[in-house]
Amino acid sequence: MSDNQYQPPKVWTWEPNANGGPFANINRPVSGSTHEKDLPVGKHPLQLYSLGTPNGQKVTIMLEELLAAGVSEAEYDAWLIRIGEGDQFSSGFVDVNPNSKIPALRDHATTPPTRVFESGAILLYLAEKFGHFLPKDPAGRTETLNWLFWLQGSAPFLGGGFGHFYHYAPVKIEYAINRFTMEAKRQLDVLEQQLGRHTFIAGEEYSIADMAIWPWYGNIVLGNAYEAAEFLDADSYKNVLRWAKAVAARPAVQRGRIVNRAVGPLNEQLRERHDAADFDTQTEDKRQA
Ligand SMILES: N[C@@H](CCC(=O)N[C@@H](CS)C(=O)NCC(=O)O)C(=O)O
Repeated sequence: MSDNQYQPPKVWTWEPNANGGPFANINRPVSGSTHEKDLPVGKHPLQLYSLGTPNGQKVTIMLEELLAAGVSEAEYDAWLIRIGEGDQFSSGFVDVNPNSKIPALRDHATTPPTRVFESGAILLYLAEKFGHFLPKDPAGRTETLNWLFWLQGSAPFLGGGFGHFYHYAPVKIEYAINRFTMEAKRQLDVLEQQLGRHTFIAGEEYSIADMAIWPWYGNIVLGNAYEAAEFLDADSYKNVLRWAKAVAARPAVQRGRIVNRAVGPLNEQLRERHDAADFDTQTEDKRQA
């Protein structure tokens, strides 16, 4: 246990950049825009403003799955939002998501255009709009939404809790790492039990629940998130690993996971996507865009 001398004052005050962590320059205690700038609009009805983090990957995987299922109306433009540089605080972005977080979608097929924010809401919107990846029977639909909402409530403990204190925080705090590792492993065991009984998260059908959960827990057990797999003993979650590999092998997942990605190997970055052919014609220029 660390010997922490910090005593909170009676009223907290904001000191910009005080904690020195990697997000210090973008975190603020207020909402709203910092600068005037419109968002670009491309040729397709669906305009996505995002970054290839796990929350962003959920939506690009869904869009690629819809296209693979033959839904040509799901063609989309995916614009890069550089959250490290504050793009999420432009007036245009705040207009599509007042919470200033990626991913955010605007559907120009409706009049007026429909804004959709929160990755879970975007998955549900697309599933309902196009009639795919959400079972139609009430029991199957409810079970799928159970797991979609489970993910939206659970992932912040994995990313903002475990990932933050284990990997990103400028100091290693044993209390925080223990607390969130315990919770991350408990959540992995919830998935392990469920995937021991079913092929996919919500049953025998691949659904938006898998697309929401894979970018977080699938990436973790597959070793795609810093050194977390070894620390969490990912190999012991056999059913989660079996499922994570099966989902990763889907061509639409392989495409969706690299859209708006701006870190990692260059052949796994398609920073902007405006056409299906962009995957084949990736050039150095586009990757560096
Ligand atoms: N609950 C939100 C979380 C979205 C979120 O946390 N996005 C992060 C990137 S993964 C972000 O945009 N952060 C920018 C910021 O905090 O300023 C969702 O599921 O859409």
